[in-house]
Amino acid sequence: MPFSKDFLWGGATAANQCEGGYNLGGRGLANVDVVPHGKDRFPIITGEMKHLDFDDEHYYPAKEAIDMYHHWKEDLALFAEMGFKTYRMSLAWTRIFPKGDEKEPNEEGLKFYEEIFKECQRLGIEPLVTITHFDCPIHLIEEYGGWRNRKMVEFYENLARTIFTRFKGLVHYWLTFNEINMLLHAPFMGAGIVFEEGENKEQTKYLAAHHELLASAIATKIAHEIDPENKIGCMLAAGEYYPFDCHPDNVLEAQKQNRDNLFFIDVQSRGKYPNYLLKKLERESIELPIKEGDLEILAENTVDFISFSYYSSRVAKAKDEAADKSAGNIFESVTNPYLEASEWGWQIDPKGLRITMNTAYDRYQKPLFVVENGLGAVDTPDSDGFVADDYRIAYLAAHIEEMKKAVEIDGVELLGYTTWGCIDLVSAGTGEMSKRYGFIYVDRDDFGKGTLKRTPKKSFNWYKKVIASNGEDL
Ligand code: BGP
Repeated sequence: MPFSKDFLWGGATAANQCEGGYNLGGRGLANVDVVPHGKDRFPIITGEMKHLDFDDEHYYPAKEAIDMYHHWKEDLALFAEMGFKTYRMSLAWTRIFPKGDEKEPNEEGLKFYEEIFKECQRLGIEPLVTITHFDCPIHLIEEYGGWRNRKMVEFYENLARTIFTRFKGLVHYWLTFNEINMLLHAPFMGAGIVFEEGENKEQTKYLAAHHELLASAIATKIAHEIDPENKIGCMLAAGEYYPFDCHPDNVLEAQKQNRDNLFFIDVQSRGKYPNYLLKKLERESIELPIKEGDLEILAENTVDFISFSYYSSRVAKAKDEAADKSAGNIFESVTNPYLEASEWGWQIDPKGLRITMNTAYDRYQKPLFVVENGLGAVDTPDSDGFVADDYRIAYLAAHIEEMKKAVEIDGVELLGYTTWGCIDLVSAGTGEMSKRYGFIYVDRDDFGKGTLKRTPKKSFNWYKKVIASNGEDL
């Protein structure tokens, strides 16, 4: 049997995409709340358009999302029914520190999560908690400019210390930043950054990167001090870049593009900035804001495991002006002619998961955790509200099959697997509800209409069987 008996099967969500209750329980406003659905979403998430409040022209899907704020017990019961061993979720920073720079936390916010964790414990579900999943308090953006400011490290440290202390014994698995490399591609989501006129954008992004990496290492240190049982993971938006063909220029280009993302994990897992990155920054006259003691903190506090999201592989071509491009979670890629694509144009490559896992394991020699994988698709319920999502089952089965090979044939150590959006939720990239990933259908459309009723899809029973058979029965 490839998977160990305590293999962590489960599903993943993020507060901003499912919780809603944006103004309840003393919660403050966050960047993710003010990101609308529609054409302005992209310029806003990439930090090109300043938009830090609500207006009447836009619809804001995160405000209510799927209202997990009021439905979490029912949702956890459904996860338990599928046999989840783990549930990956994130904390809304502004529920705990509404503005972000307070000294004392908001008790109501802490209580909210404590109850969720206690219920998980009762159900035998191990929480896997992302400390920040694209969220940043608006106050910290307005007052300090987001992660370009070193003060953010302090605020994050306060958040980390508060939650590790309060949830000691209830949570053992933590991820410091969701898809940390996303800050280079969607800086508003990844780092609360809105670019100023004439600003050196690359410089700002690496400034923020250093601050997040430092904050991640400090959080790792505190987590281990507070509870040696804590396991901390980094989290990468992964997906191997393949060379377009065997032309050496394309091979080099693929290596370069892989490194542009992997350097984050190199720091978090090996504890130092790799030479290739330092050389690149030097060439581009970008300075990292390294202060005395920073490098020691990075070196001494590396992560326990490597987690990542995987939706697709990518393709790199040295001279790609004329190349056909395919969509993906913000990462541009040359189209791979050997692969099919989802309705949103994301190419489907189960073998790429095995390849990506092997690269990560070879490079870091630490256990891996696949914390996001799934198919965003349009689901059409029948007259009873049932969705026969065979396409989703096929996607997941093919990926699990390859993941199994990585473990069984290649010997990769793997802690667990959580599918993305185990219950339908708001899409991070587009703000749509109609881009569904779940085993559970939620009656809600792209503009907030619907009863919010939860209905298991065909994949619900399928996944239950997968978990019960520990991945044998696909
Ligand atoms: C990842 C994010 C998730 C999630 C997923 C699917 O990048 O970590 O938050 O949403 O991608 O992307 P989308 O929602 O755009 O389909």
